[in-house]
Amino acid sequence: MAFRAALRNTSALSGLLSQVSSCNHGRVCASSVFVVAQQRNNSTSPKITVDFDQSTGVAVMRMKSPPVNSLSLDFLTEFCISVEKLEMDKSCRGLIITSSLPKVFSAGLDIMEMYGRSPERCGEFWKAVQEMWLKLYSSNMVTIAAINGSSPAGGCLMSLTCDYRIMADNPRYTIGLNETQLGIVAPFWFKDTMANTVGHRTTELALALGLLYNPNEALTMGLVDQIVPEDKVMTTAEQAMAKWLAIPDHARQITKSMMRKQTIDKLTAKREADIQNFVGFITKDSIQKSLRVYLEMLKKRKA
Ligand code: CO8
Repeated sequence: MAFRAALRNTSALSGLLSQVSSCNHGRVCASSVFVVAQQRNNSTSPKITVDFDQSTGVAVMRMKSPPVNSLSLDFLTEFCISVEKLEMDKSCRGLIITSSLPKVFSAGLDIMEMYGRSPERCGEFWKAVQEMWLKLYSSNMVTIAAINGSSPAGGCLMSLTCDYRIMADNPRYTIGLNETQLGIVAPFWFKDTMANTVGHRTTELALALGLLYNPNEALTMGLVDQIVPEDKVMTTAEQAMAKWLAIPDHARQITKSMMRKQTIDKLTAKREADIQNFVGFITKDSIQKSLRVYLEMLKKRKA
């Protein structure tokens, strides 16, 4: 029988969230449009639901942070706590990550967390991004991304941390690490995660040009493992999960660790330097200008 994890009621979450809001002393953004976006990010409603089926040992995590499941500090905090809770529950062996929003899996990192923010806040944010990656990439659970919408940048990274990716076969959806299109650079561990999946040269081209791929292209290059009609994404994910769970846990986990340990150790060893590097880079005037231009382009495209 499935039950819904009451994550927002945990004292750990409220403690962390209050810590988060107390360090939110970012500068006020110039335009009212950006203020609206920031207010949206400050919402305290849960951004994730988790349904854990004890009979199968599989949890389904649904991201539901409108409009586009962007990865804000609040979102990442809630996300990491959810994963941690499942990880600690030994009866949970598998995790399917999906979106409950139409058309979008995740729009990646919340650009408003990188625009007009104080260095302290940027550092806090980046630490949370690292935490999400570390938790997922090293998870003992079988992790499957059920990609039921577009998944650029950090959304692509999130799905790349999973053991297996299934994407909805809708040519309007795209996936990829498009950071250079924003005038920013995917850090080494984004690059390593992609190279571990699709190889060095394909990653070089993808990152340099900030390419976003449709589902067919993503399948051909190995960025996703399967594409299926949109209404079959979840059932296919459940079938794939059953196959993965048929493998003895210890053998699968040791294999996963063997494949990923080097990449994980690299970030773990350089975590603080990576935060400093991000903060120094993202707070540069020229980078802030690029982000502003990109945000304006997003708004114009909509109009
Ligand atoms: N962050 C914040 N707000 C966003 C983001 C985002 N990533 N993406 C979209 N939004 C906002 C839009 O501006 C819009 O706001 P408003 O309603 O106020 O006008 C709202 O969300 C809805 O967006 P759309 O109308 O574009 O929604 P669609 O359903 O038409 O399209 C997409 C959805 C395809 C996801 C589209 O919004 C999109 O392409 N978004 C941009 C995605 C993107 O480029 N993300 C990159 C983020 S950077 C990252 O993840 C890694 C950074 C690594 C940093 C390294 C530095 C050293």
